[in-house]
Amino acid sequence: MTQQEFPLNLITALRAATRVTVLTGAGVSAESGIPTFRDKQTGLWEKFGATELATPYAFERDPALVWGWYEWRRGLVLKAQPNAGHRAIATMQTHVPHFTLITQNVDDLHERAGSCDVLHLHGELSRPYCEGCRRPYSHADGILDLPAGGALRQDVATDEVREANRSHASGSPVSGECRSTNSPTGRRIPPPICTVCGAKIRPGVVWFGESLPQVQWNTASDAARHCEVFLCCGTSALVQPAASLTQMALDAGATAVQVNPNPTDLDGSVTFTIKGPSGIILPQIVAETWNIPK
Ligand code: BJW
Repeated sequence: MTQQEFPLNLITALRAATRVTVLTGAGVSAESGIPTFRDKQTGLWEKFGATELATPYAFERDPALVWGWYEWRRGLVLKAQPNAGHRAIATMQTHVPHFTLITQNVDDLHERAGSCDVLHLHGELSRPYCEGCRRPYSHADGILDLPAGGALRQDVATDEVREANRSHASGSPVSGECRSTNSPTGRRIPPPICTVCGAKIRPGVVWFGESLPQVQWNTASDAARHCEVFLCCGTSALVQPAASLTQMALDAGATAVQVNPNPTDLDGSVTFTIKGPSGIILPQIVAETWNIPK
């Protein structure tokens, strides 16, 4: 893609702004090889049922299926690298006095690109916790994989998983090695068990029907209401309450900019829509706004 012409008013607004808030969604990590949820053909919900995997009910009904799926996704993230879009957002933070980065993403690619104080509205893959006593649980380095030969039955796996927990607790990976896996299918891994209360460890993400973390949500909605420029990147803006942040910013008088290659419900309401992938568009916006040589 060649250099885009950006509306002058957008560049002027960004240059003048002392308060900028950025909201990101799965599209920002797409160019790092992390699948989005709702994109046709490549989105996670094209292949997997959201209600079978991303609800508290799903975890209650089939914990091994859900934990295995999240371990597969955690493996993808561990192998991925931040892309130019993540890096552009981190650069933006160094130019703006009051900058807030809000993400719906559960990966850590913003942090690895250099962003700090990221508000994770939907939790983080790397922060599982006990569903009973809510103590945080530390993953061993790498990904706990199944032995060669395929799926484990949950009853057969119990001792092995308890052994895995003991190894995790002592900081050493299972069998001296944690391997990553490529296949999300047929991969059932019973979740670890909390060594303190005996309840299941659950993925550290926010499922449908669950509340967002209160402090992050309050900080995010404050930042939306008090910014001069609100940048919404790589989200379909279909999931509430995160999707309402753009309108909050507009209602408070901000210039709202959307970066997305595809149409969204925000097209009619934002001040500017810039069509294209965030890994291309964001570096161009940052370079033009702060005169950074390419
Ligand atoms: C590119 C690109 C490139 C591609 N560059 N762009 C009000 C009205 C209606 C419903 C509700 C409501 N309030 C609450 C609800 C219910 C529900 C909800 O919103 N449902 C709707 C789907 C209808 N919300 C909730 O349940 C939330 N909780 C809540 O509100 O609590 C209060 C409450 C409790 C009980 C009852 C009622 C209220 C919690 C939502 C949690 C969402 N969780 C997930 C899973 C997280 C864990 C995991 O990762 O598995 O979060 S769902 C999934 O969607 C994930 C994402 O963060 C989230 C948003 O997706 P995102 O990021 O927008 O991705 P996509 O795939 O949708 O879009 C990607 C975009 O990128 C596309 O536009 C592409 O074009 C673009 N793109 N390549 C830039 N290179």
